[in-house]
Amino acid sequence: MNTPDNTQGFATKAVHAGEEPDFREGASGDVVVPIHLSSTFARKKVSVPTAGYEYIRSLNPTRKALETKLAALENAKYGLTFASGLAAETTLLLALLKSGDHVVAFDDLYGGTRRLFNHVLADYNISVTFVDATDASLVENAIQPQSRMIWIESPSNPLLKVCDIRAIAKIAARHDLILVADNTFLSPYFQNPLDLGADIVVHSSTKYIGGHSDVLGGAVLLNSAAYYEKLQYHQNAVGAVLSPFDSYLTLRGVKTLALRLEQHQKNAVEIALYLSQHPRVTRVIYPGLETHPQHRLFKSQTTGAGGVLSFEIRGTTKDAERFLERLKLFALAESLGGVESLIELPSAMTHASVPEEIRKQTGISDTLIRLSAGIENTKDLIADIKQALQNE
Ligand code: P1T
Repeated sequence: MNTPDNTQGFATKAVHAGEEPDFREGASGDVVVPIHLSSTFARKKVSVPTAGYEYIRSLNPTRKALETKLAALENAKYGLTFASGLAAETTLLLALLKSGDHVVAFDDLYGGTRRLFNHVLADYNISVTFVDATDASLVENAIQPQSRMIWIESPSNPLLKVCDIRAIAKIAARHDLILVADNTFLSPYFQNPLDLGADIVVHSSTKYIGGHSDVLGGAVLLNSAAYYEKLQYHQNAVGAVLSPFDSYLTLRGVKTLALRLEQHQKNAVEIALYLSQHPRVTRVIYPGLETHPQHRLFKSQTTGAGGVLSFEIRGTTKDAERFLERLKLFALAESLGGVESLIELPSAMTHASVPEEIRKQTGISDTLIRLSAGIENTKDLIADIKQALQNE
């Protein structure tokens, strides 16, 4: 596939990287990489796979194009894509850790990632210590002799806490640990953790990268050839790869990432400001607001605040539920990053698998609401929130 041109801007790479027209003899010059459905590839000589292709699980041209594009967008040398964000995480963890290893992880993570650490990896004798990684010294203090990895989300899900990625990268380097940053919430358009010192970036491409709530996927982007080889080996050995059709849908979605993110962000800012002055709202958490406790740090490592915000409303869980059920434009649904606005109650939905006492400890109250601003007209979204917040 094509080598990305790193002098190009983000929107150009999003359209072109990995997808230049093929003018080789007999090729048709498609401007869009086709969906290569063939599950196997014929060769003329026993020992020579045609252009490196052998079998769909090992390598597929549509998936390869997406991997090239996503690597270009994260300023990475290598990219791999998987059947889901969690498939990407699982393959990465199995590839780089072994029984007896220890991970230091942020205590505010997607509920499914916590579940993976606590209920799957624990059975393989891989242990984890969760810490408030907004304080980098707590990360360093939690390192043990058997630690191999630090795992962060910034901003985190669902409390939008921010880690000092540069500082944590220095700690990781000092202790010879692998720093993994889940960049799902901001997408490569607003933040590139590898440039800040992280070793590996993971994405749930189900979110902003796919962008249309119609495809599940995950990605791993990195610069180390040694880790890439291990991961590629495990991707094939474990088999949790992205299908050709899902690769195509993701390629299609990611081309408009820059345009979409600008509108997601515009809507999120307006909604955050509206909610901040509403008498029924007690707290708004959005890293783009100056009131966010880590706003300055956040600005120093990102180019935008994205489209997700969380807030709490006055009253009980029932009041929060009534508000959510009254909304008309916002879909009451898990996930985020789609063109349509989504809203949810983490304690009962995305983070229900996190034990109640841990939710309380990290700050996920029963009235905390997480909102993913879509790309609709701002005034329509605000009107919907306004009517749903009105007391009966
Ligand atoms: O759903 P999947 O593609 O497997 O990705 C898991 C995942 C990983 N990392 C982050 C930061 C995530 O938010 C997710 C999935 N999150 C949701 C479904 C959600 O509503 O938060």
